[in-house]
Amino acid sequence: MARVYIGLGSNLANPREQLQSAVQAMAQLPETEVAGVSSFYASDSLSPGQPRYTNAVAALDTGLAPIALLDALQAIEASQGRERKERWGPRTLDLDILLYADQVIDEPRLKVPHYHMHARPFVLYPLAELVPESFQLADQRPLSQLLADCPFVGLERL
Ligand code: A4P
Ligand code: MG
Repeated sequence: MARVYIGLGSNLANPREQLQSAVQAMAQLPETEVAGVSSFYASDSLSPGQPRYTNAVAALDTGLAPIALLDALQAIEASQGRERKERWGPRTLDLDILLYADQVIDEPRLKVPHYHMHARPFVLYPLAELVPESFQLADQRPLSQLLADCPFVGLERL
């Protein structure tokens, strides 16, 4: 079993319910247990003119290999009505694999740690709820340092 952290985001069609359904769907995946879910956080979209986002992080213990997990998460996104019209467009559900055990993955479909996570308060603060204070990312960056460099600005804990 690998400990995996998933970033959840939604800014359409009742984001809070979208995240709750996604957690339930992840709990139904084969060889997978939900080990924890952070608080939900609201923040403005990084893309101007879009609705505010609700974000959270979930910890999973899974026997699914990384690409199998990505396929399963994309199927959950699709089943909750995600339409990929434009990159960075508004979405009912975005599920990102933030960390997969201590692996660094660099494949065309999958980059882990997730490329922007180190600078996004709506990822780092919920992640910090689920891990010990001494936690390091797979590439050795201490989470405490990333948090210090990424102030809790514009983030509303729900
Ligand atoms: N992919 C590569 N690595 C990964 C990974 N670690 N996890 C590939 C998941 N997918 C990964 O993703 C595009 C492709 O990335 C996938 O097909 C997969 O093979 P996508 O979800 O279709 O595209 P996207 O989400 O539009 O792009 P991207 O770059 O993931 O966008 P972001 O970075 O997720 O940004 N503001 C707030 N406040 N909160 C947000 O959550 N999110 C975005 C979207 C913008 N502004 C936001 C938020
Ligand atoms: Mg994404």
